[in-house]
This record gives sequence, structure tokens and C-alpha cells, in this order.
Amino acid sequence: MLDEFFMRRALELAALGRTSTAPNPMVGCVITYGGRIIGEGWHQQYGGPHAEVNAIRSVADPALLPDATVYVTLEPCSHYGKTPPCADLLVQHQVRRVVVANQDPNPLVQGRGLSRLREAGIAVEVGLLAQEGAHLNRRFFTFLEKHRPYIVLKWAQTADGYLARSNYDSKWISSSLSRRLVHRWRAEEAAILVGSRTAEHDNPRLNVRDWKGPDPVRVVIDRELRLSPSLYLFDGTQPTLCYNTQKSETRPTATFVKLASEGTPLLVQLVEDLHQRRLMSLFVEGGSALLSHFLEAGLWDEARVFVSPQRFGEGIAAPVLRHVPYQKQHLKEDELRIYYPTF
Ligand code: AOF
Ligand code: ZN
Repeated sequence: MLDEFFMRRALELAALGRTSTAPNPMVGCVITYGGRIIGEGWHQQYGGPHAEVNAIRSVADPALLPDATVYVTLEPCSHYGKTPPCADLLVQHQVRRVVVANQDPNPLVQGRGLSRLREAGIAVEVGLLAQEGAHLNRRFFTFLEKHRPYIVLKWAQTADGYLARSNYDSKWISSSLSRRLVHRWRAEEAAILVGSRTAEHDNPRLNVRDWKGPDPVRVVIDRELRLSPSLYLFDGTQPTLCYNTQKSETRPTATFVKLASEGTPLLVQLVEDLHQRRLMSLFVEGGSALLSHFLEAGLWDEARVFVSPQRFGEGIAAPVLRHVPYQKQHLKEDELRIYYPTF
């Protein structure tokens, strides 16, 4: 019971790195002695010290460490990356016991951190709150295991299932509260994608304005390079990737990436390229055709759908997720449905 309590605290600490650790995982660490917390830390910043280092540093009396238990949400690393191995640090301090939620899928680690601790005579337990840990780091795990970004689809629809009116006017379907939440979500993903029709009709900025957090890399698909350079997307304020079938070229306003027009499906090529660029997650904001392509290709990990009480009676139909269970939340006027694929 106490173990679970401390691991929950470690997960809570890990989550503080939500917008600043990618493409690293979020990791939290709690150190206890005699059932009390004597140290805490988390991985705060990509490239910065790992959770265990921060937690050890926070301990006022290091003489207690040989009798301490360390709770860490991810297996302590065994490699020299931007920082020295955390497993070695815990061995040096001869801590008594280490409790871990998830094993690190990074090929440089993958169990080696755990063996190093065990070889040094430290008691090691793995798997406490593993589901919660895997959910927290679902982007990191998907990125390493599937070699593509974690894909979040998002749209807003009316109660009668429309995404937009027939003239593509889709402004103001969801409430202002829902739209603000979208800005928070944008800050949590590495990249944000729209199709060319949405880019043209909505002229979106795709940045984070109504929340505090980093702007994602903007991504647009424009096969024939027909989009106007005067769109906000090409204003040079944020890194922008424009996938097309015509040319590869780097400009101050955007990086153009040529994909093959035949063979491997375009979306598969796109997510493979994002993986190579180490963009760990992708937020897809529309339009309807693009969202449906991702759904049909089974290329998605989460769909967040706002359902507003409005009715349009006609228009562009929203994608349909048949027989996929969802979690429901109420947000002022709108209902938010979160779907996870069942395949
Ligand atoms: C840990 N504790 O807090 C984190 C770990 O380039 P580096 O040195 O920052 O290493 C990044 C890798 O280390 C990352 O891909 C993952 O495997 C592991 N992250 N490990 O022991 C931490 N953030
Ligand atoms: Zn480490």
C-alpha cells in the first residue's frame, strides 16, 4: 500500500515534465527512509539531469541512503547519454531497494539498468503501477516500439454529426473553453498537422496562444504545392514542415519534404519521416478527409472529439468511430469523448 502511494507521487512528479522532456520520457523519483519521503525529483528538461539525480540531490542527509527505498517510474538508465548512468548513481549510494513502474524500452537500456542494480545486491521490484506509467509515457513507448510518433486525432462536431457547413465554415462549433483546452493540448505534442484544404480555408496559426507552453512544429500536406505563401503557416514564426510530392527544399519560412507519389502510402511515409526527425507525437487537427484517412489506415492512438449541442442539419460529415468505446467528460456546453483504438 505504501509502495503504491509513493509510486503515485513519483508519477505525479514525472507529469510535471509534460511539455519539456520530449523526446525523452517523463520520469519521477521519490526516495523514502522509514516510510517517510526524504527526497524527490523529476526529469525537468530534455538534455537535463534525470529524475534520480535530482531526487538524490534533494536528500538532506545522504547517510540515510543505504537504508533508503527509491521509487522511480522508469527503469534507471545504464548508458552514457547526455548524462551518466542513473543505475551507477544508485549503486554508488548503495540504496537498499529500488521499485520501478516500467522497464525502459530504449535499446540502450532495456533491462540493463535493472541487472546492474541487482548485480550490486540491491533489491529490485518492477511493474508497480505499470499501466499508469505506460499511459503517462504512451508517446515515448509508441515512438520506440512502433517507430512512429504517437498520433492524436482531434475534431469538433455538432450533435447531429457535422464537422463543418457545406461551405467548409467550421468556426465556432466548440465552446471557448474547449478551444482553450486545444491550446493546452497543442503544447503537449511535438508536431501538429493539417491538410491543405484546412490550411487554405481556416488559415490556422497552429501555435499555442490560449495556454502557456511551447509551440509544436507545424506540419502540412500540400501534394502539388498549391498553398499560398501568404498563409500564417508560412510566416516563419515557427518551424514548419510542408510534405509534398514535388520538391525538397529548406527555406526560412518552411522545410519542404518530397514524398514518393507511388508505393508506400503517403501517411506512412510522413510518419516515418517525423520519426526520423525525432518528433515523438503528432496532433492531427483536420480536416475531415485527412482524419478519415488516419482512421482508415489504423494509424492513430487516441481521438479526442468535442460534441457541441448545436445542430447544422447538413454539411460535411464528421468521421465515424463505430464500436469504439470512449470515455466521456462534460466541459461546460460541450461533451468531450476520448477514444482509444481497440485493434
Ligand atoms: C532515467 N531517468 O529521468 C530519464 C531516463 O540523453 P539522456 O542522457 O538524457 O538519456 C535519455 C534516455 O534515458 C531516454 O531515451 C530514456 O531511455 C532514459 N530516460 N532514464 O533513468 C530519467 N529521463
Ligand atoms: Zn538516467
